[in-house]
Amino acid sequence: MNSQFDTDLQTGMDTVDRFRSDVLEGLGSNPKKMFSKYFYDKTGDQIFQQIMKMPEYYLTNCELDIFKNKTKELADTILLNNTPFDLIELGAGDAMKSSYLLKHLVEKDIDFTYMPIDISGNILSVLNEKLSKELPTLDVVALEGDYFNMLDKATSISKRRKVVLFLGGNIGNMDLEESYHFCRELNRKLNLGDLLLIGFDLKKNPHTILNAYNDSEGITASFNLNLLLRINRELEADFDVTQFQHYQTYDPVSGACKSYLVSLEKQHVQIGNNIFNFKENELIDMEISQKFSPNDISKLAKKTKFHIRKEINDSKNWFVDSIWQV
Ligand code: AVJ
Repeated sequence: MNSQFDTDLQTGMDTVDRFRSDVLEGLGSNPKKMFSKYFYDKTGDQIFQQIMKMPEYYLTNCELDIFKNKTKELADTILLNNTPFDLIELGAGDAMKSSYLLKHLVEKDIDFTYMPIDISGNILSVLNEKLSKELPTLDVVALEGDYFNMLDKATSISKRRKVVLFLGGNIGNMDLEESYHFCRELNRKLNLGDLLLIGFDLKKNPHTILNAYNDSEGITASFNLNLLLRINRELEADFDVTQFQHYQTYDPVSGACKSYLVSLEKQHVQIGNNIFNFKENELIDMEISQKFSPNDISKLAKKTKFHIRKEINDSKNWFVDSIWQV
């Protein structure tokens, strides 16, 4: 497999050092926070697979509906005037949705390289194995690491027009300010004519949204708590996960769906040589899953200098894949 390891070029930090420094920084802030990109270790990947199978978690099925049933529409938009391209996927995971597009393109005998980028090396090896079985002729270069570090690597490898996929509502894991910054940065890194396909989870009945992140079986809770366990495992910490409780909120006005862990008692946690004190009911801000209105989306595209070429919705109109051009 063609996977490359993420090292921070500026600081020379390796993956564990970067994880440690992000965790210490997050717990040192007020309010305390975590970076949700660290949810995805091997156990986190497995819990996320379980989340995607929950009846409440509609996002995956909605976008799957688009990729399964509107493949040709997607492909035709991406193919543009048949100018050669490479396909880069940010946060590819197991490529459950994009594999329908990949299959379609392979069957049409289109020559392109697929470059999945993911923070989880574990899921990339799962993906690589799956693709070599299902689409053996597909040219794959898997890149393990952060979006922008690996996007730089991908653009240095690819000499063709770029088509970037950013699916699953992954953009929702940024607050609005971050997503504006992210899209601007992406626009800077891409060239005239390149395409960006972003999946947005749309604002809808607030109960539907809240339920997707507040399942009765506690799978989402364990997804959050697993990050504390990962910190215990990898950073020699002593979080007592029985003393933290998952709490989910959704604000239908702003579209912010947020998860927190609540400290159930006054307690302290040791991470290496660092001690963090928690008051009773103190929160850790764990993750945001931002929801968008169609107007929020066109504003984001416009302000970050993209042109919307096409929007493809699922049959319920709960989710949209919006295709933007530089
Ligand atoms: C993978 C970022 C799209 O925010 O909906 C699912 C992650 N968190 N349940 C999302 C997640 C809790 C998911 N994304």
